[in-house]
Amino acid sequence: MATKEYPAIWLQAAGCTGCSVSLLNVINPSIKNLLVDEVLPGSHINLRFHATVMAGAGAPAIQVMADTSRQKKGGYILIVEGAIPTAEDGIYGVIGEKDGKPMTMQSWVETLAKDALAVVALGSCAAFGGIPAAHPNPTQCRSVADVLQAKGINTPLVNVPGCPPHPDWFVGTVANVLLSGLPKPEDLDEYRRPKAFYGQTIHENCPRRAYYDENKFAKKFGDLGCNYELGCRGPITHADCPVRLWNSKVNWCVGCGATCIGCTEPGFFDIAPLYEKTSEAALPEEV
Ligand code: FSX
Ligand code: SF4
Ligand code: SF4
Repeated sequence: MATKEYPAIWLQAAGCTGCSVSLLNVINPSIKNLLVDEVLPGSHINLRFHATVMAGAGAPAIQVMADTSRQKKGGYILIVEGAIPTAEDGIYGVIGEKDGKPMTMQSWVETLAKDALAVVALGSCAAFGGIPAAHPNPTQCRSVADVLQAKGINTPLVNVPGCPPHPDWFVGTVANVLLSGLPKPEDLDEYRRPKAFYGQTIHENCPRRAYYDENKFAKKFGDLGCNYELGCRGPITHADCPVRLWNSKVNWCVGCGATCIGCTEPGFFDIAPLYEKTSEAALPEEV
């Protein structure tokens, strides 16, 4: 069977590279399986540009992006990590040059998204603005969705938030596209997150839920009890961390005694100080 190639471009905008590092730690498939082998029988992702992992640099590497959008029009996947700085025509974030002038992240996203098969906004910065867009947002960082909407670009877009996102959320989303085509509207929630990974709240599956239901709350970190009064945002956060677990199923945020900081939700960084109880995280019956 001939292998079908899916060219992919991975753009890094305003972020911390944590999304890339998270994916590099993927366990099953391994990152080697993902990038070198067939990710599914008969399908190979041909990652043509990724500033952190590629060996190429300078003008020839930048040229690969322009060549891919021209030669593979409508057939490549654009993955964007990080928010898009838009103040002053986007000059706070640039990737390479064209004719001696810096190319902004904003212009790359607009140009590459226009002709892509699909766009994956990976991580909460790309999906919602995240930490770079937190108040007062001097560079006017925006989500990929906002930037595309402002230009009337309608390429199918899937958000895979998390700060960082779990590697399975990305691999599962891409594998689904390769297996079954682009997600149908009913596969995504109101924030364009795949329901397969973001369909339930943390609180619904938390092993400390029994404490919550019995009003046994931890007063300080390390106490037995539910971490709600320490600022846990599990009740308003959609992700499958309690059942999927992180780092090869070793643990997850509440499992190791911390709170869920709501990292998959829009504006999580501006809701309130991270370790303070916030009425924003109250359950509907408490409001
Ligand atoms: Fe954002 Fe990616 Fe948070 Fe970092 O670059 S989702 S800051 S973990 O890693 O974009
Ligand atoms: Fe778990 Fe947090 Fe819900 Fe408490 S508030 S049960 S710690 S998710
Ligand atoms: Fe993010 Fe909450 Fe999952 Fe931790 S438990 S990774 S803060 S969604």
